[in-house]
Amino acid sequence: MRLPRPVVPDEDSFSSRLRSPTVSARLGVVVGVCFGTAFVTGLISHYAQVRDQPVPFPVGPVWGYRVTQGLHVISGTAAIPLLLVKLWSVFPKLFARPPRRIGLLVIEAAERVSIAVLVGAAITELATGVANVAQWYAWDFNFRRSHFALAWIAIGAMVAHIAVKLPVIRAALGVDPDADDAPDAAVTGMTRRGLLRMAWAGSAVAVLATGFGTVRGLGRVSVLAARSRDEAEGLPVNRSAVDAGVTASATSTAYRLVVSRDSREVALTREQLLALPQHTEVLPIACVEGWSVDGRWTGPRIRDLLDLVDAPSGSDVVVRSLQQRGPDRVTTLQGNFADDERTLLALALNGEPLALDHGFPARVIAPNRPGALQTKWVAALEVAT
Ligand SMILES: Nc1nc2c(c(=O)[nH]1)N[C@H]1C(S)=C(S)[C@@H](COP(=O)(O)O)O[C@H]1N2
Ligand SMILES: [Mo]
Repeated sequence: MRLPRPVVPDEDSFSSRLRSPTVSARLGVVVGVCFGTAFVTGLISHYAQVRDQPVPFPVGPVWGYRVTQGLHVISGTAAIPLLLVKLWSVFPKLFARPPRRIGLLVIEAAERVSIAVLVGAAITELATGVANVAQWYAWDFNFRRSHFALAWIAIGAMVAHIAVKLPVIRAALGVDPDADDAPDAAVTGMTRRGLLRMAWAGSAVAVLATGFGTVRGLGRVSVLAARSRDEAEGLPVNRSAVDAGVTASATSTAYRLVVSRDSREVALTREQLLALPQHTEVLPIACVEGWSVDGRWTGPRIRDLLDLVDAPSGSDVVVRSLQQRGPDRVTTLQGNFADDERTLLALALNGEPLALDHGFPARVIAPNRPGALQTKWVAALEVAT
């Protein structure tokens, strides 16, 4: 007996009635809005972390970064189920027979390459974003730089895709998705509108279950929120003192905060820092992972510390922590942040001495900044000259 030759499926081998340009276009619009939102908020987050900023990142509003970064993570999360359904809806096109005419073939090949780039970049962006939120660094390349570079590729390919498909999109959006089901035919199973409703609901569940991890009151809904399990003084802890390897140096009696500019240098014990005028500010920690929580921070103003070495106003400050290895241990406090009177070297949080995990003996806290720049276990403030 001879086995039948395997058949390569073609576009018409896929028979689901639910696949239709009316469905793909509607999903595409919402995926496009999600990616557009993630792109713009991502640019903001990236720029906030650029060391030499030609135009200084603004110090206000206080809640600015927590909102843009929250939106970034929420829009990316919302896109995941929608992109999956959208890819399913156009999947058979992978098997479409190529056109015979050489001219058409070239155009088709170009379009397929651009779609391959779009799909590849989009999936990689979402996957690396999720892995980052989950603090799963399964790669050894710089997350922010690669996520940023790939974002341009994804958004460029998306714009090209929309431009090419515009006539199809326009036509598809103009008709009722279920219109071509004959009214008298007994339609069983799901309608296209039903499929779309499922997709919107799936997206909403994804956002509620993960993205809203720290929107006040919604925390308990977000059962899958990738959030640090550690907590101290009512605030999540991102990297603990043990992980950072600073337990001994941070609790040592030899601890001094060194403020320096050129050859001038002042070394202060924690008691001396406590003896300076203390100020209290309510400011959020707004992590790039999307969570943000307010804290009531107390300590001397960074500006008052810089005055000890007569730092000119507008000076950038390099902040060094006691931590010897890993990211985020050395950061730059731009001049406009260093001069802002809300920017503190916090010694206390919510009325208690700073917990070791929140940066004891002293940490930087400034308004409208990525959490990654709110350096803990500060050892030195070096005025850049
Ligand atoms: N020295 C040092 N400071 C650091 C970090 C770090 O790893 N090392 N993590 C940063 C990040 S990514 C965040 S979100 C905040 C979290 O602060 P918390 O742990 O007090 O909530 O600390 C920042 N400061
Ligand atoms: Mo963070």
